[in-house]
Amino acid sequence: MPLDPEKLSQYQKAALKQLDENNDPRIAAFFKRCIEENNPVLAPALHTEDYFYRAPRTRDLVAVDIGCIGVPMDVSAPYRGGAKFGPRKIREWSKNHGPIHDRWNTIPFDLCSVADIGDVEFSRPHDTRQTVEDIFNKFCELYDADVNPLSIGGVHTISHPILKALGQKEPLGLIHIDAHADTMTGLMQGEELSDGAVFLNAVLDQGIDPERTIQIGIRGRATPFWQFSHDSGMRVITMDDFDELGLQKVLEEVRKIIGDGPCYISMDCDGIDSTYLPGTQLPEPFGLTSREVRSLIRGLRGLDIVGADIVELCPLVDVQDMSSNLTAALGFELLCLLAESRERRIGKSRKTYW
Ligand SMILES: [Mn+2]
Repeated sequence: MPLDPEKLSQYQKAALKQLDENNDPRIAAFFKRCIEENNPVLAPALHTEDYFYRAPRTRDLVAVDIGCIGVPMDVSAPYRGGAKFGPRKIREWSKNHGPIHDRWNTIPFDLCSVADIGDVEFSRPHDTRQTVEDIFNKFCELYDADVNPLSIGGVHTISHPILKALGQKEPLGLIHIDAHADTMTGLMQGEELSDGAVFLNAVLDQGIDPERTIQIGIRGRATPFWQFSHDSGMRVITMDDFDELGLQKVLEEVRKIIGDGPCYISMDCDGIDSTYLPGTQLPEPFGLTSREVRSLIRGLRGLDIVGADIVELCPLVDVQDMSSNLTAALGFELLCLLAESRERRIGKSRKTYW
């Protein structure tokens, strides 16, 4: 039986629609301005260089609301190296994600001025203490310029100086997704500053409030080393807890603990099961699936998120870039949350111009 001629003519009409006639007026308006401004979002031929999520590149912080920044620190983690290549891989793969959120139709570039603000420069990249200092100084600059950062590591050690800078007036709440709680006391490989003690150091430097901290996905043989999490009042949701509670109950816990105050999201790639994300410094089995972690991040929508990071991606031990691709996809989720939070906090939007 042939198609109903009336329906067929509807389909023919729909097939002739242009990009800027999208049924969602937000998408229609965005496509329209992309065409008018001849910006590179809809023109792959103009993407001859890799910038985070197609954002324009600038170092002028005055013009920036959300700064995507690489933090290629590659010392102070105990196992596999190469985290310094994380930012360049995420820049490469982030072109495959966004610019429009596929569930909410959020367009971060219409809410905020988003930019790729380059990488943190390290004066002595093999010196842990100096590198932490360089990161702290850079993020103080971002804090003073009222830029909300999406940071791409680098090893997890970077989160400590970032939180110390962003929490300088008021310690932040923290949603921490990781296999490891990273609150180890004592020295790790002779160092106080390491990716195994990053949140202990962040508490002692008043970057985070441990009673407004929730750690999700914790598991593995190092679990006995994280006593500080419990002693300081952090809420620790192990992977077993996550399985028993289920996502919705975990999200209720998050909201109860974080409340309305400012908070930060730190995602260690090894929070995700090593089957989905093998390319990380210290891979752990029995973790969150790719869809679980995405749902978890999406469930944080509405919190007052002032910054986020993704750390411990090691492209040198990745398989066909699958970890980089997944990480870049999750980074876009974080970018949308940051843009929505910022617009809500400021009470007005500022578009991104290329
Ligand atoms: Mn970690």
